[in-house]
Amino acid sequence: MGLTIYVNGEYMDRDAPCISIFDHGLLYGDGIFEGIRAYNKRIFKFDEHIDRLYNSAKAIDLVIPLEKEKFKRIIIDLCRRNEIVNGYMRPIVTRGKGDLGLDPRRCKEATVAIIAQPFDPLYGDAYEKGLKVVTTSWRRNPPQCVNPNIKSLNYLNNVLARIEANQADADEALFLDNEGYVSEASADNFFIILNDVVTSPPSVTNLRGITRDTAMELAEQKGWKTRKRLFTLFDVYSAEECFITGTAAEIGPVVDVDGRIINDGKPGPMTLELMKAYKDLVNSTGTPIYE
Ligand code: PXG
Repeated sequence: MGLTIYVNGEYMDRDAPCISIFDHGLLYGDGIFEGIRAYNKRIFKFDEHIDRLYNSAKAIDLVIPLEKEKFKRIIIDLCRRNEIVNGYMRPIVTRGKGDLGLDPRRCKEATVAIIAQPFDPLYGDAYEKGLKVVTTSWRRNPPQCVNPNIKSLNYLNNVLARIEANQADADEALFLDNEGYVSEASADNFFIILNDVVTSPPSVTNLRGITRDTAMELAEQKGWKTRKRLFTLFDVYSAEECFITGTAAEIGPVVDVDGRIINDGKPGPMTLELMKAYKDLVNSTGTPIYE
């Protein structure tokens, strides 16, 4: 059975022509999106993702033409149509079809498109070996520009960073902010464990990751100290452990940053414990798709 997608009230085949070439999402990256996972027939942190989608829309003054509850029903319905057990859902809302001028008033109604497809862990065997990360020469766009808290369709900054990671044969790229502090990875948040404190940068210059919040909560439940504070590459290179968090990547141990081997070069024991706790949590909580 082919994949079914949702576009503006209709369900159609994944290859159906469905979005206008005059859509401002395509012409100007004028829109927002979310990345959501389903595990074991349940949608993980569904409300948190939907809230972030609506907050991103609000930040760019885009009205989503659906109530939150209705939006959630459509995602669940699409999951059912695609018989999702473990999946990745991608709601996308753009300014809609306009013309070649960038004035958003030319777009009469937002475009709502949703993908729901089967999905397995992103990094394969890298979870056992650990990930290699390089610092990109691109800086994370500061909040004075497109705010990195907005999950917008403007991911070129991130794509450029990923190209550098690919050229260095690395798994992920690490952004610094404009001041030179560590910000986040191209599609994941970044953590260090230093002096036993689970530490991540403040979210002013990076996406407020839902997986990051979950990792912080899991660490606190274990009685570990957690902290959000600015730190530099010096702290990264000398950290006891490093890891990334993201909806797609989950919790991924980092063992090499810019050719500096982190500690003994193996995924750290606290990171491994968090990975296990995260796995247990995603497999035992969430909004049921089929009830
Ligand atoms: N930072 C950025 C820039 C992201 O895009 C995260 C952090 C992690 O946030 P969550 O809430 O997911 O823990 C993200 C989100 C992909 C992919 O295909 C991943 C994301 C976004 C788009 C695509 O790997 N991660």
